[in-house]
Amino acid sequence: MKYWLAMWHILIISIAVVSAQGRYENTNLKQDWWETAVFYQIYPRSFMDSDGDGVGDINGITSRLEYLKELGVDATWLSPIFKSPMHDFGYDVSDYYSIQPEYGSMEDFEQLLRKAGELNIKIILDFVPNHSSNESDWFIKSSNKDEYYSDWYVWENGHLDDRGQRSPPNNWVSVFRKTAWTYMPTRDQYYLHQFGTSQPDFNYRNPVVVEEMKNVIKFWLEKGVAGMRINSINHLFEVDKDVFGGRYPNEPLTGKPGLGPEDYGYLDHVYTKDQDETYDMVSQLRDVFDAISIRDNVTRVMMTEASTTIKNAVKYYGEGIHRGAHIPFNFALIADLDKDSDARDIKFAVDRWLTYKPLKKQANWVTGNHDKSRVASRFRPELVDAFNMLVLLLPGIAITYMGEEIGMVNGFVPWSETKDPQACNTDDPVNFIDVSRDPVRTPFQWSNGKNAGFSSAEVTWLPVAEGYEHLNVAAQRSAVRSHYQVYRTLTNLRLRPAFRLGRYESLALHRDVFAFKRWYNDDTYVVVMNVGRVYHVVNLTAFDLIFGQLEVEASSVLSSRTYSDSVQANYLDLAADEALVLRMQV
Ligand SMILES: *[C@@H]1O[C@H](CO)[C@@H](O)[C@H](O)[C@H]1NC(C)=O
Ligand SMILES: *[C@@H]1O[C@H](CO)[C@@H](O)[C@H](O)[C@H]1NC(C)=O
Ligand SMILES: *[C@@H]1O[C@H](CO)[C@@H](O)[C@H](O)[C@H]1NC(C)=O
Ligand SMILES: CC(=O)N[C@H]1CO[C@H](CO)[C@@H](O)[C@@H]1O
Repeated sequence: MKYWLAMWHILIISIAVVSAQGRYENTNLKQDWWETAVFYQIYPRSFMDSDGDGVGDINGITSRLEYLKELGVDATWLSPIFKSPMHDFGYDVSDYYSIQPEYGSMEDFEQLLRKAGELNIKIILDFVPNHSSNESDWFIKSSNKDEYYSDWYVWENGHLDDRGQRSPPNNWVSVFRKTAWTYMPTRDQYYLHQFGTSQPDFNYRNPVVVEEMKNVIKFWLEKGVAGMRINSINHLFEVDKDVFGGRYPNEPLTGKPGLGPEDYGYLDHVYTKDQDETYDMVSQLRDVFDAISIRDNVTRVMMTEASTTIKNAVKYYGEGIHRGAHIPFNFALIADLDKDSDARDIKFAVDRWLTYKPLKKQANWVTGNHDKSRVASRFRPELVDAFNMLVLLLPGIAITYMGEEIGMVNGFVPWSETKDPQACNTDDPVNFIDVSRDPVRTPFQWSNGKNAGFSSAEVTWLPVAEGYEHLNVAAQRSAVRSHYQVYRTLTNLRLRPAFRLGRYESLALHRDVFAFKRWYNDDTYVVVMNVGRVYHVVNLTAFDLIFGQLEVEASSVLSSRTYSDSVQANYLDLAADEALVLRMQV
């Protein structure tokens, strides 16, 4: 273990030296820091455990910042680290102004900010505004009808039938299944929770709640974080019940087959999602970021997450008088693609987002997060490099979920060890696997050591995924070819103006072969990927002004080609799963 740690430091130092950014560094791009940045999502519970309790923590993150630097990451956003009873692992906050003790102290967090600042890595926090924990002081006071807090949450009377049986106010269902209403005897009323029962929804129609949320954002921005990611923002508002005579109306049924009244998909969420008021709220919150950005002359970014239709999704960029978020997450590469997708589907998904996005705003690309199956498992392991090429070389911002740079796969977490409330709520030891998010949250794989180098504990909070002995950072770092090496090559490539500022054009050259061209002045690249399972020959001259020879800048792990090999534009043979970044010879 000690030996390995020592090697680790030597490697970090040597890699940092060779990763000089070369001749493109001085190009005057006139871009703000975030506009073509690489953001890396850390799920703190599973990244690095510094104190041997089997749970990742802040000092663990601090100890691995050099690794992020070496990857070419500009900013990292951390899933919630605020104080929480952890019914939903930090997405249920009990105190928005303090750090969860098992992750560390405020001093630890300040130390993380300092160290990150020295390395020029920005820290972004995940803000969960749609609900607090049921164990927050605010909720406890509200459920006791404290005068000031009484109206902070969404309270509603239930129904009583002839025999005195009590039932919830209406048919609304939680995202985690079952009724979205829980009865509180202290008020003889129900509270609304769009997620778990431990996550009561705030009442955003109460201006005092809105003020408090702005204060939370200010507090962390003043502490020095570079921005906030606002979670599930489209769930902020419910319909205004006054429009319906003072009671929240039932939601209509979707009529989808195979679903029962306890399933989220049973209802069409017209009254609990995507309400118009949300966009005005985004604009109000954006003002908080802008005020501090202007004062300090450094942009603090606002990222928003909403899983919704594309037309709603791009509204978060802002429209008319409403200012939007800098980075509304784009889930096209997750939501629009699956195992059966071919090159045409990829082109369609990418172009669709670029089409709906306001012309002058930056796009962003996401292939995974703490809620979605990993790329290696959702598609297949051989396509990891191709997807990293999409994320890192398409126009705009790149967002990587930790572990995708080494092609981590979903872990197997048996029912007996399942922790995710969304899985536990199924009460189903067989089918829980379909909804469990634990498999993408298994510990990060640093090495082939104990617990994959994540922790010295006997038991980790989730089991380490199988296969970590071979699939880990240390192995990929010492290998000549690995996903990790490809990822670093790509983050270096994206510093070039063609990828930061360049234009974009794409083609499905074949049902299995997706390609796109990026160019800036005379510097032209073609990224080409065979996402099929058989060999194909393609003709890149189908792109305007692509001809002659191209040189390989990067190639997927299984490709037989390496850096500086030449290929012919009019006859390019691609093995199954082969992905290449090519540069036109001038
Ligand atoms: C909060 O909710 C959880 C899960 O429903 C429950 O176990 C716990 O007792 C609740 N706590 C309070 C203070 O109501
Ligand atoms: C603000 O920052 C930019 C770029 O970092 C710099 O060019 C500009 O002079 C600064 N403006 C002020 C008022 O300090
Ligand atoms: C590739 O396409 C170009 C332009 O259509 C054509 O002239 C050329 O013959 C093609 N190459 C091959 C090898 O088919
Ligand atoms: C997409 C989504 O639903 N994300 C989050 C919404 O909020 C819940 C509860 O806070 C989280 O569990 C989800 O990850």
